[in-house]
Amino acid sequence: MPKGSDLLIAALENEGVQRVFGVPGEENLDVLESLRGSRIRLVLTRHEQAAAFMAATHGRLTGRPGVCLATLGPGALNLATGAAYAQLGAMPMLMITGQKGIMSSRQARFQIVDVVGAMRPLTKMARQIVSPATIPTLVREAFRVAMEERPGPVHLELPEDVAGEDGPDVPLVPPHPIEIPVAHRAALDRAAEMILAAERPLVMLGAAASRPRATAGLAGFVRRTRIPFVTTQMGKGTVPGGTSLYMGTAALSERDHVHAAIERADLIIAVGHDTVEKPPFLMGPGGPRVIHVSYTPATVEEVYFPHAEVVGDVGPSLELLADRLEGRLPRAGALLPLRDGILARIADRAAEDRFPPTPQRIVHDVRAVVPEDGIVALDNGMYKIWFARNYRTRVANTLLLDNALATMGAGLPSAMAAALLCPGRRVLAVCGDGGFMMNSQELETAVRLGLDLVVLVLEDGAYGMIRWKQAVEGFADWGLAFANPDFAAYAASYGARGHRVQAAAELIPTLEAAFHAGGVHLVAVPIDYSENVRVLVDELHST
Ligand SMILES: Cc1ncc(C[n+]2csc(CCOP(=O)(O)OP(=O)(O)O)c2C)c(N)n1
Ligand SMILES: [Mg+2]
Repeated sequence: MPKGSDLLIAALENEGVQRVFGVPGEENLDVLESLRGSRIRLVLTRHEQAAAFMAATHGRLTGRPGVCLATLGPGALNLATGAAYAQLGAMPMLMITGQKGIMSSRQARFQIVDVVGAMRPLTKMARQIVSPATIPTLVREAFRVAMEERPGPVHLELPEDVAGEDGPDVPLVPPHPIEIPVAHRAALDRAAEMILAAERPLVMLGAAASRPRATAGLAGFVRRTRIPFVTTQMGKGTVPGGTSLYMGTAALSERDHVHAAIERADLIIAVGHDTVEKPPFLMGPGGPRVIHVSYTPATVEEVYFPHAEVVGDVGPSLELLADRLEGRLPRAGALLPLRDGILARIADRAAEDRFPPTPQRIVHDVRAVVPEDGIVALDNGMYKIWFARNYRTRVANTLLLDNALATMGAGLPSAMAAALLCPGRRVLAVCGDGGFMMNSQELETAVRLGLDLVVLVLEDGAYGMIRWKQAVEGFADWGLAFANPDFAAYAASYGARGHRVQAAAELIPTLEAAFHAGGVHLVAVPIDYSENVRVLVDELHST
């Protein structure tokens, strides 16, 4: 007779799970033993938060839930930020946590926290498993819920006595493919009519446009209609082959160069926009009309209240919409004359030689060493705005950033998950000196896993983004600076290789050599953030 933990692991294998990320505790020992005898690999991390970020990123990149494991109480609570990251970011993920036995109480309340209760508001589903017999169906249901649009995290708590208890040999529930319905014909007709009548149409690609399943239909729509597009931060890189129609990325909500196009548009086709993102533009009375195209209806917000909706599987629905529009849009490119001006202003000063380098120069140099299919994973800090605006992408999910929870600490773990999933592609984590230190212990995990990974740490000796906001809002410069370890030596102490960039011309060759050598590298470079005020405040507000 299989015990509960055997049933759990068999159910995970049934879902095609290949890796479980986590930090086990004594309440997970049965699960660990069942894992030992399975085909699933345990990826041990040095903090549960990193395990959750890695599992969520696995879900983001594959569309199938990443799985993470932690013990009860303290371990489970360390998953909470990762749960919120996956919830806001719509990343499918399964969290499994241990618990004291539920049939007796031999340790009274030691370490007991209501984890299911704590996870409920952060997940799509949070359940305690109370008998081995229910495990096959509960696991199948958890995967179904995690993957269903809008995807997100689910949580199962497995108490140690249920894990160790023998249960009946209940059959597993085989997963089957599920197609998402395409949009209703009436909705497609209505949207087509609005697009045919538009004088200056614009496509905007949002976060849900980056789902792995959406890419092909989306690229076809842009190519067949020839309507130019902008992206949100999380919608970057979703139109392979359509780059001559790219007009920019909205990293700010208003007044950026890209808003010249957004404000002139009379119709915006917002594909996959998810209002968890910082608004790419602010709807108001008298602004452009908006058609929302996505898997799920638009949530109505003060700044987003579309006039029409096309709800259904995005790729096939867009194909049907393109059938109604192709060859019938003489004004499709009305906004294109703005393109060169916008892109030229964004590229301004990207090749400047000053040291420490500007954010523009760093973005430019990173692009030069990362091939089209290479993956850059960002942590959260001031540089995220610069990468979102200035880093051009041509392949979906090649700039992984979090404009939803926008948590610090996810840059390195998400890059590690990408490196695990995509061996052979160049993967770069870009972190501030603040965010990097929030999960820097995972350098050990990266070295132990034998990953090929480069980590670029941008040093300004401060929580720069907050310091910038402090200055913009007219506060005194106070309370946000810190000292750093010697990052090159720090990396070396983990068995990684550390490098320090000491001249502007060194960044490209240092990154290139690190990628070429393989293994884990940390490249520390100081950054000159005076550009934050010069460009993002003075220049934008004077135009
Ligand atoms: C976990 C977490 N804590 C605090 C914040 C608020 N916050 C946003 S950016 C930032 C500063 C980031 O500093 P750093 O990583 O050094 O990047 P920099 O802006 O200096 O380039 C802070 C504190 C956050 N987003 N996430
Ligand atoms: Mg910093």
